[in-house]
Amino acid sequence: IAAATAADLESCASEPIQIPGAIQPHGVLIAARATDHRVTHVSANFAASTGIPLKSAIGSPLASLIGPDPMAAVSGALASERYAPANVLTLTFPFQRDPDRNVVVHRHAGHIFLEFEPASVSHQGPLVARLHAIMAALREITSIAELCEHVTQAFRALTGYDRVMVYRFDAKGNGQIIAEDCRPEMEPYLNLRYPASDIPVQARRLYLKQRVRVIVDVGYRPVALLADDRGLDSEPLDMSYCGLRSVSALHVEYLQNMGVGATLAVSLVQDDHLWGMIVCHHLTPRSVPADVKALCDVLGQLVMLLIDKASEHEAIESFLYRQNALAAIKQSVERTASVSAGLIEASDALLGLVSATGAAIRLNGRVRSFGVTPPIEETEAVITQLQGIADDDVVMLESLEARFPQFATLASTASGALFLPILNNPGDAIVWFRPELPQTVVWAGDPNKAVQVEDGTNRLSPRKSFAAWRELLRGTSAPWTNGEAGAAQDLRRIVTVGLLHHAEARLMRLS
Ligand code: BLA
Repeated sequence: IAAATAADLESCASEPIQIPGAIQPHGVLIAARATDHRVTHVSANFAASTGIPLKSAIGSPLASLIGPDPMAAVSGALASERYAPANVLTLTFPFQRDPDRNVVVHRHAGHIFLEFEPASVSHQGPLVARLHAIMAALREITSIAELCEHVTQAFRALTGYDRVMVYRFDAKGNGQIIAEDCRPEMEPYLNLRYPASDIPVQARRLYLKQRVRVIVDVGYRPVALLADDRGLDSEPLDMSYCGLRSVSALHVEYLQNMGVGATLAVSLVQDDHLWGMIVCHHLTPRSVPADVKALCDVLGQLVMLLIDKASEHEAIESFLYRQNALAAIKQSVERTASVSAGLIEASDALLGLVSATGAAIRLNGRVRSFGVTPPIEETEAVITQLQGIADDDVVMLESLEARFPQFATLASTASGALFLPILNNPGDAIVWFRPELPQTVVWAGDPNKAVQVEDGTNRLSPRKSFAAWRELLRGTSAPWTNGEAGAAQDLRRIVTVGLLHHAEARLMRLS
């Protein structure tokens, strides 16, 4: 199964989602060459919604389709300092039968893109005032958890979606919902984890550029893009920045399995990688006014800066916490009759030092354990095995059983292990344990209707990805951090000095 899954996931990641050749049906798209403004593409719903025959659209000058004044507005906007590459600008001008359509304009890959959406005016009142209020609530917060909690509430108030989540990625791209605000009768998703394969790499790459995405109606039928068949443009149109871009059918299937009717997603981009996303769900179709959408983009960027600030604050806090724990352990070791007695007395600090749920020490061949650990014989066996690979250094394992399959049965107490050899006596060591992570969920829904890998194709269904993921997650703990490894090393100094000190004291008493 594993090999097939890897191949399947690769096929998933190779779907060229930036060139779908189609849009979502709530708008109309026109693309023209940036050089001479000749129209190269229109969406198939163009004629029906404008009354202009398709034939006369493709190949003609953009100005002849939208009129001279709008054309001047578009050119002016793209030339203005308001416009930066990779940006989209929202203009409003009358277009054909529609008195005021929102027109979202951008330039990319040699084309000018015009995306017409029904005029959607937000009734939020002045958005700047809302932004002020949101910032006032957010800026003094110094914990990521609390910050994200507020962000979900602010986003829900601003956009009206049924459910708003902050989704955070770990180093491997797996995600966890770290904050949520939803309608009270909805089943919460808070704390659930999802596999990296739910959002393939090319999508993550795209989301660094296109920071806000909306699916207005998950049940939509894509509208094809029509291109000039006289070869004005032979390349497929790169829609990386198009708000109307038709999304991957696999993702649509996934959302349908979840019972979601509409989504809004905002990237949280840290430096040049995706830290997380703000993901909004609505049970029924829903759109966002253009100005609110733009505000979501700005808010997403501000939130990322605030998260950076909070995480610096948290790093300092946990450094101080570890320093305190080390000081408490040191005191206890100095005060008591032996190092073991000192560690036992300071066992809370010993566990807290590296956020472990259990620990064991082996000093002079004798093993003692604290917190939640495997039975003593198994614990000893673990220490002996880890000794074999430690080479005097700290060893950090998220999955003990991946390295030592014989310990698979210990996963509920000792899935992750942090091992610290004490160098005074061969065999002496401290080991900390963490249990395996809580299992993920499979979406609710009729399992008989679950999507399967289709015969003859390599398509992977979301359900299959969950099965593979559950296998992967089994026997894995939360990862150990470098800060924790450093704290373990600091502790080693305390223990080493303590052992020498107590040995000397014993000698003094003997002499
Ligand atoms: C995209 N998958 C996504 C996105 C999310 C998720 C958030 C981004 C959507 C966007 O920004 O608009 C996953 N959505 C979730 C999760 C939750 C949620 C975990 O709401 C939890 C509450 N997906 C699969 C499999 C494949 C796959 C197996 O599960 C491929 C075989 C593909 N997901 C997939 C693709 C995209 C995607 C291709 C990109 C969609 C696009 O932008 O075109």
